[in-house]
Amino acid sequence: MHLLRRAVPVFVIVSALALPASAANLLANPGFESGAPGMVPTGWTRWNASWSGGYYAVTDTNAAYSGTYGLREYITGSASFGVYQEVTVTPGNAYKLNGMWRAVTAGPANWFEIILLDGGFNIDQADSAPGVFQNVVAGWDANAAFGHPAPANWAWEPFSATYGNEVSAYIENGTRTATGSKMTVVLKIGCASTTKPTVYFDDVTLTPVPKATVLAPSTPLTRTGPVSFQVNFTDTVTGFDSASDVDVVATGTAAVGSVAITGGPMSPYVVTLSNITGSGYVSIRVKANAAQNADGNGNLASAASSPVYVIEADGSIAAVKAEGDGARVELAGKQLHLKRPGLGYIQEPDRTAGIRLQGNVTGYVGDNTLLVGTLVKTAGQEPYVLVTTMTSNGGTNVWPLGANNSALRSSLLDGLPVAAWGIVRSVGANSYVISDGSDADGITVNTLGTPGVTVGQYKTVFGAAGISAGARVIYER
Ligand SMILES: [Ca+2]
Repeated sequence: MHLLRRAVPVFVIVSALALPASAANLLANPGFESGAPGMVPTGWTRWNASWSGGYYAVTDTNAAYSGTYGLREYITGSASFGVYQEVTVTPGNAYKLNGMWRAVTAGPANWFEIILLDGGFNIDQADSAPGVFQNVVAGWDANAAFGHPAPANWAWEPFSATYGNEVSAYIENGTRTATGSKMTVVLKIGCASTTKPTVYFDDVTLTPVPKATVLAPSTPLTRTGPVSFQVNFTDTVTGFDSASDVDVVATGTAAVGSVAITGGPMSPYVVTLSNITGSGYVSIRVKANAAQNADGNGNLASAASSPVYVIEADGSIAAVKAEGDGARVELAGKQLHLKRPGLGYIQEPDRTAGIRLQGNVTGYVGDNTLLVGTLVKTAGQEPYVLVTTMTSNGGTNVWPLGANNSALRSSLLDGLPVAAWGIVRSVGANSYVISDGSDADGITVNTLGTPGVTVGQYKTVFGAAGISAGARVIYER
């Protein structure tokens, strides 16, 4: 009990430090409380189109939504202008722009745009229609490329009230992904008419939006699962805890019986799929708004994970061998009995058939394997499965079939683990020949590297019964 009572407060302190209690606004002077009344607010920079005249961006008590001051922007002549602030961001991460604003003099001949530039300030990106609209988070503008003429006035409301007023391919729900390490917030108004607009801004926020990344599955192949995926978020999030937070995408007859989410918020989240059935691919995607950060921002939807191949039936090596060149191969529960770089042999657990593998051969001798690949059949050559992906599930010992040299030539032994014996008759760079006297030619043994034998030596060989140049060869294990 003493230890437990000591441990509890430590845990609470760690949690309080790790989870930010307040929102992580990236903007300086977001409530416009810093600066002299009548002057441009501290931390913001005024800009204007070259043709502008009679424009003001000032710290003003009438512009306060909260606190003492807000930003007042107004035009007495004709202008397109505003203020901007550049912020440092993490490339690849997403950020949401929000705030409060109201207008006391507005109208369809004016424009009011809340802009988030992907990069430093650039007056063309902030002010040159129609490209500027790719940067608009929310706003009012009668320009035909934007299509939302302003009302005569509006009361205090969040920018999010008009998030729907945008035409950008890069912005949705006030959120944009940074390609570089800088973004720029622009609060812009304009008028080329007799209507002289005035708008007020306060409590502007630029906050991180979590992005989810699903890492590679724990296995590329499965019969029934479980298969797990680690999910990383760009920000600390909570609420990622329900099967409904994930989309499962399945092809063919593949189906997932259960989805469980563990981990987080301070450790990685893990999504585990179990009770998988059928045949095809399964992948997962984290849904939008499945989790929230301390700012209350929901995550963006993730991309789909790498797929997991689901094999419904064990399949049969004999049936695979009967297929034609190029046939799709799915096999499960076969024993890997020889493995070299890019080369392997598998057999049925009952040793009734075996076949050569090439390509992405993984695992260890004795492994119970699952694999997906393509059958390669070339006239006069040993057929093989070109492995696309392969995985292991437990293992057992390999027991070779013993046979004399003559019996070893039987096609019944093709692809199986065999034992042979005899006197070494000759030695090559990567092979040697043994003979037990049961036939005239003996048996060629292919080695991985220089053979460690000498002519005249009695030798017992364990390996896979392969075919080379139409004749039996043993690939030594
Ligand atoms: Ca304020």
